[in-house]
Amino acid sequence: MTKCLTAALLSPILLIGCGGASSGAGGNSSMTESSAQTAPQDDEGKTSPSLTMPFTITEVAGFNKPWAMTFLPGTSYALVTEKPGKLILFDTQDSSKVEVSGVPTIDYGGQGGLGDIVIAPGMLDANGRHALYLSYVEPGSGGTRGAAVARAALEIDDTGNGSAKLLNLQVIWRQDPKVTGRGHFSHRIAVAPDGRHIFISSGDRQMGTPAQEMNVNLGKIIRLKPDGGIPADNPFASQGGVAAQIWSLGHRNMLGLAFDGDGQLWASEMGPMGGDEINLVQRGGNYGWPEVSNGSHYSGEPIPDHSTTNRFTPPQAWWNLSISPAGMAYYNAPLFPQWHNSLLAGALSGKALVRLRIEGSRLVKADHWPMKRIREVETGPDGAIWLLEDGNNAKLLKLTPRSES
Ligand SMILES: [Ca+2]
Ligand SMILES: [Ca+2]
Repeated sequence: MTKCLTAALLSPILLIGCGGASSGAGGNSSMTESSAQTAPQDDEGKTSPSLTMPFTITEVAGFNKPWAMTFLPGTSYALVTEKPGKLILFDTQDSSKVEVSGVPTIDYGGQGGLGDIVIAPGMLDANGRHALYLSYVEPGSGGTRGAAVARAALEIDDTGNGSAKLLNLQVIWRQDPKVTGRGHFSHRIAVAPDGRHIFISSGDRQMGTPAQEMNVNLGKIIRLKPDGGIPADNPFASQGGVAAQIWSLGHRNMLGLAFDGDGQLWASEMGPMGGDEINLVQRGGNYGWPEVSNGSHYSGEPIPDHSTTNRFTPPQAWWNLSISPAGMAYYNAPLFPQWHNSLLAGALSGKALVRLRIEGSRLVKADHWPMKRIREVETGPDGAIWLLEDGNNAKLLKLTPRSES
């Protein structure tokens, strides 16, 4: 008898029961920090590596240029994207892998390829099934390309060797315009905690100025209805066109998006030479790129700092020298209670996992643990921290509390 598990049909009770890290804020004021705490405004990027690693790191599996992962609520499965174009269903119990069929044609190269994957518990597609969102770079005409986000349902047949496929795939959003080059797609996706909106980071495609222009959706954070429609209460909805999609502007390359326990949206953003940022993303906010940055152009040409003007919203944390922040997760789970109400961000060039404590609408740098290049961070169903390294032969790592001996 064929047992067919459709992730889209999982019981809402299971989904709620396995939600993990989303309930409550309440940081623990008695927590011990293992590195110096530095107020964001004082930061010159001299965060010292933490001397202790209060976790055990287990290598769980290997992937080829992985970019993102997400857990399937109520199952032992995770989905992992590989930038060259594979979507893999990974069973965390036995480490088996199944390649998911139905992934659209992607344009792979440079920073582009298959991107983010997000499961949206409680969000229903047209057929009443829970939705999955996938981002990727799609080819355009004349050597152009741009990021796209599609919604689909996932069907898993876990009999025999298993199989999995995407159904009813629909593109709900595209970068506009498509341009040449293979950088700064960003294309992270975050579902709002209330499930009513999705947010997409849309990078500046290495052109800078589009981030301040309202007739393109590059260098912006986008807010859409679950089906891709435009919410009437978006800040620039009355302008129509792509401006109606825009939630915030003045961004460069945002590779991390995470909601915290209070429903605040945080975005990590790669700056130019120096000037990496984490921003608290607010409705209609202008975050300054390319007019201001705490970094410099790669030519060495200076850029006015955020502190030189109050026209733009400054970051809540920044780094100079760069760490190249990538995937980011909110942590509030039981396994590491000392890190409640924190952001965990992977660093690429910085080769680290960094932790920032959330204090209201501010961030405090707390820990910086040396690693290899870290592309993606997730909180697992039991509160373990999962990391995807970057590049060829990248490892999937599971961090659990170090047992006392
Ligand atoms: Ca993820
Ligand atoms: Ca900025």
